[in-house]
Amino acid sequence: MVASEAATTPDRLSDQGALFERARDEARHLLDLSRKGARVLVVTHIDADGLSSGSIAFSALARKGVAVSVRAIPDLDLKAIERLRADKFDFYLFTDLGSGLLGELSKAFGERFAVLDHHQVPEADLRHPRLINAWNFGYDGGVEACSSTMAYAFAMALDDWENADLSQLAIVGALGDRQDKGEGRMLTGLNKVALDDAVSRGLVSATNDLLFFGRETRPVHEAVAMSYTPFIQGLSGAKDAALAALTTSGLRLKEGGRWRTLGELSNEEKQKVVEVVSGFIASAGHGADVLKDLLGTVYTFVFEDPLTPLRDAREFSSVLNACGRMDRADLGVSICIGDRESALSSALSLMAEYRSKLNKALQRLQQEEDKVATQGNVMVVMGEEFIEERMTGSVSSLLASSDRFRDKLVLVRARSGESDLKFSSRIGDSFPGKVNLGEVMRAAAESVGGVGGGHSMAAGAKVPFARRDEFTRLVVERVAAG
Ligand SMILES: [Mn+2]
Repeated sequence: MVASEAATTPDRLSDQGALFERARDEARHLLDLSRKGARVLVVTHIDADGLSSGSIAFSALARKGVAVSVRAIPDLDLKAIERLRADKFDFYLFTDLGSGLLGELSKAFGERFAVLDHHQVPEADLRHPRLINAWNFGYDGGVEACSSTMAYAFAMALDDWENADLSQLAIVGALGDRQDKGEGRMLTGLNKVALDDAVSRGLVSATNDLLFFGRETRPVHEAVAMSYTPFIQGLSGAKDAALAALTTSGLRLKEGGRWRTLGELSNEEKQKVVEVVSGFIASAGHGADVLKDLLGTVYTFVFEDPLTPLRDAREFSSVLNACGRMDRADLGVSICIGDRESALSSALSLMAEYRSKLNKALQRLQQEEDKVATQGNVMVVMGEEFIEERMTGSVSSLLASSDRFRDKLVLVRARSGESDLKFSSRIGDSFPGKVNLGEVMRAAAESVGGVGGGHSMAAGAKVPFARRDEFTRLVVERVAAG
């Protein structure tokens, strides 16, 4: 008894060892099956961490000659499991989803599946033999490990020489799930292990700088306007306003007829940019926090073309997110496994379209005050007339980083099918209390006949339209109770 207790609470170093050992077992198991002719399907989620983790697992297996395919789906539910089963693969490897449905997966696939994940699961489920979950190895799956770093551990177990390049995608996944919560926006825990691998192989440089997108590629005003986290009212998405403000400040934006980039500015000039941005942050009391979010560790992929967004790890993850949200997860996977031609150019135009949708939704929100209701610490955005279901996660993420919402819990709702509402919730970056959002959303949704769950900082739910107010009331109550 004593021995087994000790085994469940090992120190951090042995955690990593235990994870790699478990990953090696699974790798051996899969290679054995493959030698007997097994066809493997990697099933993953459509967000950035989902697409990177699925691609990591896919690439690592394909490089070993395994007959493997990859599929990205927006939700894993019973219907989806049934469809997967009907496709009769010999083994199913789930990344970034599945932790909450282990019983159902066992029923459908018996022993013929494994789950690589970081979503929190009840204690009892953590010991499921087919689950490889960050929480089981002492990592906080909310900030220290994502599915991409879990998949990276699996890839390294398959071949630590050939797959070291996949550390880059592990970083993309961690940033996509906004796990850069260490000092100066550093990655920590298992994510840091992947980062160190990537840095030591010369694939990534991690430096401290302004976090605006397109630092090396876009005119300064565009970089400022293209930045959505933190979301800055009046600047994010507003190129003309950014140009006007920066010009007024006296910054030299052009040199010899060519636009300068942020990367070319001196430190004093960068300081000036920060001052201009401060002017747009209302005096709601969180301005300092927003400004802090503009500085931090920048992760640059040194072998990517400086003229594409893939050069910056955060931008890379935005490209993947846009692909997933716009129903073109396939483009995201193609980019992850190396396509820098047609998939990339399609993804970039998709991203422009995605951002314009996002801008429209945010503008409506700004113009129509009655679309937002405040109840205690919770702000409910009633988006059923103007936010598409698939955009709810993006909208709630942006709002949680904005000045107006960042000390609140944001609840964004949109229509889902005929009779349901989709809710996406985020804890604002400066939220004063402690809430496990995944738990709150799950419990509240189940009380009204819906489904919900997720992470402590980001979660979602689908509930019957008729019971929407009851659901919101339950969330507000649980948040107030702490
Ligand atoms: Mn994830």
